[in-house]
Amino acid sequence: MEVHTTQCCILMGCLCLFYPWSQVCEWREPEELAALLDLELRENGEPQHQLLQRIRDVAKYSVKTNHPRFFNQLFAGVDYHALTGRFLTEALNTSQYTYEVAPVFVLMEDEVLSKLRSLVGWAEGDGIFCPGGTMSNMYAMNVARYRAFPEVKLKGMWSLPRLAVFTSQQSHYSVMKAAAFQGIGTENVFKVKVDDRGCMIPEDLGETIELAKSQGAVPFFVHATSGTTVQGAFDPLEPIADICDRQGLWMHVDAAWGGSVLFSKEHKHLMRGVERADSVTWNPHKMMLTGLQCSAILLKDTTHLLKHCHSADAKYLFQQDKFYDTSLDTGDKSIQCGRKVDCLKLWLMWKAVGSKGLEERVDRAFTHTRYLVEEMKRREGFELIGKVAPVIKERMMKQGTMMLGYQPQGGRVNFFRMIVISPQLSHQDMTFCLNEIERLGSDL
Ligand SMILES: *Cc1c(COP(=O)(O)O)cnc(C)c1O
Ligand SMILES: CC(=O)N[C@H]1CO[C@H](CO)[C@@H](O)[C@@H]1O
Repeated sequence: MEVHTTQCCILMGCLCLFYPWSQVCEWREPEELAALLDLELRENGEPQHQLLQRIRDVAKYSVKTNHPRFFNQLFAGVDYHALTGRFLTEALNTSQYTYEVAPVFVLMEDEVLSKLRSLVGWAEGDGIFCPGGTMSNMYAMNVARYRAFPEVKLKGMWSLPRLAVFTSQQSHYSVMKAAAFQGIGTENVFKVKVDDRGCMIPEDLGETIELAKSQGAVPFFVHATSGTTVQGAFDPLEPIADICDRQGLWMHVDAAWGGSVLFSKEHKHLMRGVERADSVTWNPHKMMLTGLQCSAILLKDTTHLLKHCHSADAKYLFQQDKFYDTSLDTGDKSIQCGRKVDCLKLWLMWKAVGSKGLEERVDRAFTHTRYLVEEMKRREGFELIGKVAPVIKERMMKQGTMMLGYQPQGGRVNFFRMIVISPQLSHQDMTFCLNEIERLGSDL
């Protein structure tokens, strides 16, 4: 009976993926959806047929992020090898912290991280998989502070001067979250100006550092971005590295989605100088399609900073008199206790398509972008103005034909941000998208 239910669930899960859903979403108002789903939990269990109907409903009313016309987020599409890795990860449900309970995954994580580091240009180093890019960025800031002020671990912020962090005006909001979370304070995040492509202006970084110093703050961390979240800008890493060298600052590169360009011979120049950074955030769950979640923080450090900064030496878990090499118990590098296995989906996909396959995927996304830009130039009326984007968004969601995100930026009004990373995506889908925007907005 139990096995039967499990098999049905797996079947339905697959159905959800292979079923040719015509719509990206089935929009319902929240009250209506709550009633349809009958979410209330009760004393007694339900029979098989009812459970199956529930599973069908979950799939039906969820957003199909693997639909080629889901352009809404920096993740999209599905890679079936990675998905197999995700099923297997769930089925094995172990924790990544010790060799004892995760022998395969401890070795596998080490290999995957080392391969990612070598793409950055480091023969050695350290790193760990984290629950998302926001967390990876937080790790970078925390380790950087620990390197500058190791006493912070014991004495806390009491022992420290006012600290200063530097990042561009268009960096991801996780920098602010990290500064708040770590007691540095969001007012101590200094925003550096960007040029009209959205790239950090290195001269302004230099000036902003001097400004912070003149206010009595102590700079310790520069957060550069390779691939900003909205505009896709790549900060100039070489001149930023020069400044960090001169000032003795930790240089972090947030390459959450941009990191994947390192696979591409044609596009990796966008991250020239990245090997000079101290740490890099890279989310394979974005452009590489491993599925949520898969994010790595990579460090150049070879002195075990990560472990020294975070370890608590729990005696019940990390006994030093174990019968195997305890350096394999990497869990104490983490700020978590139990940690999900995130390496298998990436490893399996990488094994399946090779670095070459991943390179092609990145190159294809750039080709798609070029196509889209050309198409938009050919069409009139693609300067979106004022309140048009939110209205078009509402219409597309209610009709379920596609999903596309919009946002304002700087002084600019709302505009659509189109994500073109799904391998299922074709030129027809992009043409459809442009036609659909025209159709939905024709009366506006
Ligand atoms: C998406 C993104 C993040 C955050 O990653 P999550 O995995 O969503 O936490 C950080 N930085 C950049 C540049 C991003 O694009
Ligand atoms: C491999 C493993 O640890 N499997 C366990 C996963 O969790 C369920 C219960 O939640 C256990 O029954 C399995 O043994």
